[in-house]
Amino acid sequence: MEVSRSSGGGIGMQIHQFDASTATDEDFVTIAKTVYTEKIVVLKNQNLTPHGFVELGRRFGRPEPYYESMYHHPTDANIFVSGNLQNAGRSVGVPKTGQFWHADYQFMKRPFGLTLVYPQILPRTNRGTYFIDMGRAYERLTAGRRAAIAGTRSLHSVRDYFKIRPTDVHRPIVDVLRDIERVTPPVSHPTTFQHPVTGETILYHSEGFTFAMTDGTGHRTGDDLLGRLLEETGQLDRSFRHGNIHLQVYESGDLIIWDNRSLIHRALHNPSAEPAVSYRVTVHDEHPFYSGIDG
Ligand code: 7UC
Ligand code: FE
Repeated sequence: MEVSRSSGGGIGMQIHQFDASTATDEDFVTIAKTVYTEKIVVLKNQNLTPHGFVELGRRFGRPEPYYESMYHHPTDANIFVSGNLQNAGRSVGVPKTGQFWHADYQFMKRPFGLTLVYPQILPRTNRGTYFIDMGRAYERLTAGRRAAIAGTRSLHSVRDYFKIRPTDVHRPIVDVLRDIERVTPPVSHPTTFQHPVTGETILYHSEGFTFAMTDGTGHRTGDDLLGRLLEETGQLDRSFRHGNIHLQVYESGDLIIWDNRSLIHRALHNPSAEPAVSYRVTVHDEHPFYSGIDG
């Protein structure tokens, strides 16, 4: 196993000569530590079956299948499929997922610590994901802004990006909306928390899922604090040139593991009908998402 810094001046490390079938427990500890400190690790030249990918995920924590079954891989529900292929007239997975700034499962009570993504079919162009390290973004806020968000909480919901399911066709939209609120009611998380491994302060906030903020007394914050944070962290920059934004470009055989506490991400999708398929496994690691989350 050879660990080196990924080229291009962005964030993250790459690992060559990693073979899941011979890797030691120590190797997995090294990889996990590297994900927490460097935020992105790319295992190069991987050749895994769907089952092998899930087993690799298990070495980092407990996989949780996505709550909506239309995303599930046909042979293993632990795999979330993003893709535009049809199999016998039925689509496999869901096309154009995650094309908005978010952290995975941020709208749930217990988000995942780690996300693993393993592209299966890469288009010729637009092969990648944008990332923002929200620990670094927090550090770059003004002292005044950091003081303004201290002690606040942020409310998150999937409602703006929930995708219509095959079974929703011909249903009244109000019934679909009621389902979303019943199954995934808004959740509240602290706007900032300490990363349980690195101790960094993480700004847990995204354009896709965060819809409101409350102060220490439970009242909505004023001054468009939410919008200002989105602006200052780079999430409203549609040129994607903001200094906080990192574009991770994928090569065939890459398996990407990232820290889903620290990073928010936004998928890059090809507007053409070119085939594209990516597998994802998300795991709960051994650390609480943040201290006090269950209490
Ligand atoms: O289809 C999608 O973009 C899925 C998104 C709403 N949720 C991904 C997640 O893990 O939070
Ligand atoms: Fe995502």
